[in-house]
Amino acid sequence: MPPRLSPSHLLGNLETLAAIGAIEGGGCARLALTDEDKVGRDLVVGWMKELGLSVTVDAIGNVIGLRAGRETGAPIMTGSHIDTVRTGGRYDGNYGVLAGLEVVRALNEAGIVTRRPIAVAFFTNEEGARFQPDMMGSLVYAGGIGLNEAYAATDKDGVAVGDELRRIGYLGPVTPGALKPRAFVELHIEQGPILDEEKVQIGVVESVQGISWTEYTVTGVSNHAGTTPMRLRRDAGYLASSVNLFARKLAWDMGGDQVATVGEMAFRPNLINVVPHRAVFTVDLRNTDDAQLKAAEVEVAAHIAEVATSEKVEVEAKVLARFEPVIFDSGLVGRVEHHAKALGRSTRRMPSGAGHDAQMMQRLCPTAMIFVPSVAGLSHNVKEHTEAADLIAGAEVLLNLMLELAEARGPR
Ligand code: HGY
Ligand code: MN
Ligand code: MN
Repeated sequence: MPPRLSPSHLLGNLETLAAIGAIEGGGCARLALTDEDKVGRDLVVGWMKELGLSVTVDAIGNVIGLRAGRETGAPIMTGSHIDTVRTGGRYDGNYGVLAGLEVVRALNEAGIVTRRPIAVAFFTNEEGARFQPDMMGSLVYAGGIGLNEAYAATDKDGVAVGDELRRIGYLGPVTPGALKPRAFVELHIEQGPILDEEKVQIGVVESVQGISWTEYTVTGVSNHAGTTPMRLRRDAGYLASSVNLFARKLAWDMGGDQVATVGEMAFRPNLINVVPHRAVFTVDLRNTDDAQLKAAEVEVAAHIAEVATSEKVEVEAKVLARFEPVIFDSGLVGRVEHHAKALGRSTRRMPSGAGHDAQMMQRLCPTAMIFVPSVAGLSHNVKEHTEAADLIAGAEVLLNLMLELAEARGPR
């Protein structure tokens, strides 16, 4: 019998997982390697075992559930992440992992054993909200950074990745990337407004835009807000604030896909009547075109240098993440489109504005992504929402594509 997805099962699991780290407004907060992340991990690992998957944990905490095929060899892998940002929704990452498990459940129920093994993964710290860079687990998996570099990354309290992995019991024995997939498909919500505005059901993702994350530490001189004339100020907070205004105007002026965000900003001593002597802030620049992204980086750096001189403050820059745009495997992208259309879904080809584990997996094997609409394009927001019918439609495309890939002839 053909495998059939169970909407109630998938939607139910999404609700159950969303209850872990649930926050006001309907979202969930499970920052990477926190206690909440551990509880979420343990829940999903339990589901993997219930489905008969053999579960491995690697040395950066990536978890893979493997379903044997009729033959051995490289698996067809799907998956995403289950860590969230602090204002996380219930679908970002979680949906792709749980839809992958629903594909396995449907195959189990139908008694289907595919030619090739199938794997469902969740990768560590995709969000990069607590530890940078983002997509950390899949980056290590793809050989982009070494384990020691990842272990040494610290959060704002100086807590390190390696210690947190050990503390939550997810510093596993397996070498990251030891299991090289034959192909990787990630199902994800769009997190932007395009599909929802255009009323298109399935996004056929061709690429992921470039991303540039930098943290700046500005050192000025604290001084009295009332007695210090403007001409004598060395205001660290002023530089930080000016970059926010500059970067936003730059993105508007550049147009196209350029976006700029100053998401973090902290002043010291952060008091109403003291000119701040220290400011730490971040700049997130993205563009589908790497030359444009580089141009934006140059403009921002030039602005910072100019204001540092005029304000007589010191600036230290730390690159937190820098990934060039990634183009997905055109053949696999075509198969996403084929299966979506075969299911009668409207489709459109598009880039991804958000970073994803898939952009790292493309370094290892043919990779593609399937998007479903985000209502009003909201994400990284507790109101993140995707209609149930769209969630199921995306999972059906995933199921049919995974089946095709897992039965495909050709070398193992
Ligand atoms: O920042 C991103 O694009 C992703 O959510 N890590
Ligand atoms: Mn995500
Ligand atoms: Mn995200």
